Amino acid sequence: MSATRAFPEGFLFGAATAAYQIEGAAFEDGRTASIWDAFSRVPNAVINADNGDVACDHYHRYAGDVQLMKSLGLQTYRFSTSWSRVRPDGGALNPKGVDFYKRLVDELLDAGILPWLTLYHWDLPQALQDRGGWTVRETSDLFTEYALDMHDALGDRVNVWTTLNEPWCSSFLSYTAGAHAPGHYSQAEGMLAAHHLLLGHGQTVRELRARDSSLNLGLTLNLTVADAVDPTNPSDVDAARRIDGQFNRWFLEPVFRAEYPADIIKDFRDTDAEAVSRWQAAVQPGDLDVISTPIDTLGVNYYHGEFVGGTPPVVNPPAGDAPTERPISSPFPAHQNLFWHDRGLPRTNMGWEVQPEGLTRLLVHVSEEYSAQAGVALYVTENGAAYDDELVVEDGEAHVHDTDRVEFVEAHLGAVLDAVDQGVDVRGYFYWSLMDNFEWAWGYEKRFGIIFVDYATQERTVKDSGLAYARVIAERALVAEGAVGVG
Ligand code: GBH
Repeated sequence: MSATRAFPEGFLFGAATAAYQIEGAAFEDGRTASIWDAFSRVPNAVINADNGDVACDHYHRYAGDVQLMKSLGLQTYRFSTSWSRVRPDGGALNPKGVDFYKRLVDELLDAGILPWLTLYHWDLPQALQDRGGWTVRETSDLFTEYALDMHDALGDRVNVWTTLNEPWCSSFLSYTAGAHAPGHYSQAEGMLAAHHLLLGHGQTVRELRARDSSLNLGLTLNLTVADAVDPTNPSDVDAARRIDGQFNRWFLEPVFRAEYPADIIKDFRDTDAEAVSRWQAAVQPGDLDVISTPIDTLGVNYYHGEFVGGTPPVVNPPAGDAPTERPISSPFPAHQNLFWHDRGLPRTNMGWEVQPEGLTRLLVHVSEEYSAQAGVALYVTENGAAYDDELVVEDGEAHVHDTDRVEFVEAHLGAVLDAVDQGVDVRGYFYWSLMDNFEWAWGYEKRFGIIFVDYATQERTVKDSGLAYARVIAERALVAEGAVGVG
């Protein structure tokens, strides 16, 4: 059988990265510390005490990296800009910092690659954290100022603007679980951070729209599909409800419906009433109107599903997110009687389930419940896997035979096509990540790239998955067994 499945006309193929994970040059040309520069120096916060000082040295190697993107046939590249490079300490504009992004964007445009710019991928200037970070309202306003600076510099060349990447991570995982910078352990702070992130998103969309109505504006959320272990068992169903509520609805509902989900507010009050009071005082009249300012595009980041129940599994499934010796709390304030079970799916090197079919269900669900009626287009802005990659030299040539990742990418692209077949308006896919990079609390231990990075030499090698992805892009189709591997 050689059934070929074509992608719709106009469907965009890309790859994604983030500033702190690849740029390096952490203190060059006026850049000052972000919360990740600080957090990576906290004892035991990051595996091997790794940090982003050098990372992939992309700040100096961006031109070569863009040529690699071009050689793969990428149509678009999703990257983020570093706030503390552009506005050191969150203050006045640093022209040298802005110039880097001008050079990068020019290089992309010369290569015929559409720049997809994300303004915030977790690297808040440390000076702003010292004033309360995302728990204070001022940060939302400063974020919008920074966004407008970026638009002044790049508005003539960049059309697609994503305000935030995964606000769940920069709020609950960072201020409640303590797993990410700034590493705090407070339900109230997580709730306040989520609100101020969303507020910063909404007011930035408003301001950018007012300046230029032709911009494509949106945000990216980490969304998931939560399945109850036993759909007939109320405590399992309730576990799934709370995962869906805290990961998905806490962000989707304010953006699309101008309200926070009542059931989760109640759960949060049950765990910490004082936190909810503080949060309620921070949510000012009009905020939800701002947060629900219409967007054009919703970015969906999907890595794995959740299989949860209200009672513990017999054997604990591999841990998802506890890499370090420094303690980590639950990122879910409502985590009583919430347990992850194993349903026998294969897992990546992160311990995450490989569940492509979850991506189809997620896209259909988000489309039906939220995006279609709002006229919002969906893009898969991240999807990818870490595996134990090995660089081998054969006939004097470097290779990485990452068969698992080839299968992962093809399976998830197939899942996207399944959603298209069900009528979902999904217009593109970005693999995470273009290259191996600083995987946050996991340091350089986990490799997600379709390009291998040898950190000692900064040499790049396109993995087999990169070659396979390039073939899909060239064909604009998934070609079934037998035909793949011809090129
Ligand atoms: C993305 O986030 C990031 O945007 C990117 O920077 C990062 O490099 C990439 O993924 C790979 O990690 O239930 O507590 O075990 C990942 C989104 C959402 C994935 C939460 C892990 C489970 C957390 N994450 N999920 S937990």
